[in-house]
Amino acid sequence: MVDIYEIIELLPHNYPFLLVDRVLEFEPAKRIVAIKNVTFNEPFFPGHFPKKPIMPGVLIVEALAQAGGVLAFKTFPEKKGSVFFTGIDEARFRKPVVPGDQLKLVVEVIKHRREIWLFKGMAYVGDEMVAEAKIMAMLKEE
Ligand code: BDE
Repeated sequence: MVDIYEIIELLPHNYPFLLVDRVLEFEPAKRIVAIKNVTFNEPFFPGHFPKKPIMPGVLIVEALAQAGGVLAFKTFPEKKGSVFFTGIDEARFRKPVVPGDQLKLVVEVIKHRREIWLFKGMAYVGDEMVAEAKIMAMLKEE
């Protein structure tokens, strides 16, 4: 398990943009399962939308990308640097994500070669997949 205190050391993000709360499972260079608890008190809900709080799909993709970042950083704990989000393909938003949902972020490595990583991300609420995307990222060492 990776708790929030370790996540804030691994990722550069902060409020209101850190979208990973906890890591449940981690296999280096292979797979990560993380959670994001979604509450009515999210900063985006007043605007998206005033009478219909729905988590923006782009932020579900962001949460998947951040989980991928944790996977990459924890795979190479000795390397210091940043993960840059460089691309997205085949994104789909299948069901609305609303206050009270717990997002399960499953990210698998399709391939990584040198500094380029290609991830398949799937977001679940319960047993249902609510969003998916292929995400590209580049690790830049300092
Ligand atoms: C469905 C699949 C994936 N992501 C979102 C949906 C969805 O139901 N979006 N709904 C948005 C929506 C926005 C407003 Br403003 C509104 O008044 C209503 Br009735 C909506 O369903």
